[in-house]
Amino acid sequence: MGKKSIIEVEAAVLGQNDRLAQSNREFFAQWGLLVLNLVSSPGSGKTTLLVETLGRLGQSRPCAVIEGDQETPNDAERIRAAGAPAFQINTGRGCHLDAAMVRRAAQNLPLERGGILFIENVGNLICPADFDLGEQAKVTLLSVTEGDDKPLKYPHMIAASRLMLINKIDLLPYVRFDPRLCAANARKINPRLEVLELSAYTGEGMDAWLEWLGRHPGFA
Ligand SMILES: Nc1nc2c(ncn2[C@@H]2O[C@H](COP(=O)(O)OP(=O)(O)O)[C@@H](O)[C@H]2O)c(=O)[nH]1
Ligand SMILES: [Mg+2]
Repeated sequence: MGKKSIIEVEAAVLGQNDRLAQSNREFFAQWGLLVLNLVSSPGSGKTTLLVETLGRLGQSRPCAVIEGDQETPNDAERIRAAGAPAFQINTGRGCHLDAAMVRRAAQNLPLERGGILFIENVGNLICPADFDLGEQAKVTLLSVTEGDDKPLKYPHMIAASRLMLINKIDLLPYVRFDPRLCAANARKINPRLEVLELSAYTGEGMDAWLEWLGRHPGFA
């Protein structure tokens, strides 16, 4: 296939995804949901953060979770054990979730008006940046073991995100990672990016994250 044809196919795929994402957005708006697309490299702590978040939210706000991984039902099981409904998508060779997958998953979840739908994307800081799922915001998670230069290396994801969470700050004494430099690097790409530091292990910074969730009631 020539270069022009490849670009045309990519544009068609993204165009179709965007149309489905817009339809998802309208569907989520009918439920008045807050829908967040959590993205990170593998192992930054997305599932751990979700489990801790669900535990802290308790009954105060109904939550549901869509889990994306290449293989295994493990993360959905971790979420269900934390008391929230979860739907696992396995993408096989796919490196990201798309709007059609999310729509099918959402239709299989007991959504509640005014609640939160968390989407844990496949661990990958590249392709998920291009695929709108109909979410309200992308939240990038970066852990302190990954290096404070990563926002500069994965700029598309940072540009597409509203919030960056710097996780595993309990490990700061053991790694060379400057959270302020990391935030400054990210804001070179996206000056409006909000940044919070936390540890899903110790709970430090979790209150600010919960407060952020509280300030974002969802689609009106
Ligand atoms: N030290 C530390 N480890 C964490 C923290 N959050 C998650 N982890 C660990 O990081 C690893 C990956 O976590 P997981 O939630 O599966 O990451 P995911 O792949 O992004 O969903 C696991 O061993 C977690 O126990 C944290 O705040 N501090
Ligand atoms: Mg996970």
